[in-house]
Amino acid sequence: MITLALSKGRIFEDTLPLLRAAGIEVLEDPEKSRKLIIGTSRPDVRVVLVRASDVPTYVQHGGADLGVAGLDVLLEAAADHGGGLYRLLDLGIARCRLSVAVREGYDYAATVKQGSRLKVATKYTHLARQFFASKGVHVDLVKLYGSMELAPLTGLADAIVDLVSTGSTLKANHLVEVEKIMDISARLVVNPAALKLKREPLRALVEAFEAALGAQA
Ligand code: PRT
Ligand code: MG
Repeated sequence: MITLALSKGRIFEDTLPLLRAAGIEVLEDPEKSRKLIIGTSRPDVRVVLVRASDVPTYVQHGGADLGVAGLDVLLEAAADHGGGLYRLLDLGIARCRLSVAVREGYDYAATVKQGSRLKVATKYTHLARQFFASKGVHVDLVKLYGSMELAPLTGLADAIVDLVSTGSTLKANHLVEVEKIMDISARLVVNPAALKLKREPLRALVEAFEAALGAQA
């Protein structure tokens, strides 16, 4: 049995066409069913539904053989508890960017230039710390788990580090993107022990994913 960890929402939605192209139909819609383990048209392949940020943990500890997770989640998790999983493929899905944003009218460039401390709210404390350290900017980091956009509006922070795709969330909250940290897309990751134990079936599945990507390009 091969177990693939996915998160509900955009990762699941964007992985479906790739699975389909690899000849695998998922048998249930996670938005309609409450099941956390979903079968597929392949009796030896199943999908487990976990929180986006739990995908690396499942794969690292062997709760799943493979998983799909955003590079944001993977890098932040790696800084937290080491590598422990192989990043096999850039699936090119769930694309966005990790960026710094501030309130409209806030002079970010001046703060950085003057060497003043910047108070930054984010879910991505490791990635934010690395980024600002590489620029030589002194920061005080505030860890949040959601609604980052609120932080600069309430005076909790000067800036946020968050994912941006269309930019409409920032706009709706009178925030502006001032710097891109990195481009993000979802990656296929695999448990190294599983790759040894289930070498052939996993390799066949990864190759099917690769072929699906090639066909899309
Ligand atoms: O909800 P949960 O805590 O379980 O996890 P999650 O919120 O991380 O999951 P989910 O499904 O929202 O995101 C999964 C992955 O999708 C992320 O790890 C990213 O790699 C990727 N992704 C791609 C995004 C976005 N685009 C995105 N736009 N993840 C989040 N957003 C959010 C962003 O945080 C902001 O709140 O959407 C908002 C901005 O979108 P725009 O279009 O208004 O700019
Ligand atoms: Mg979410």
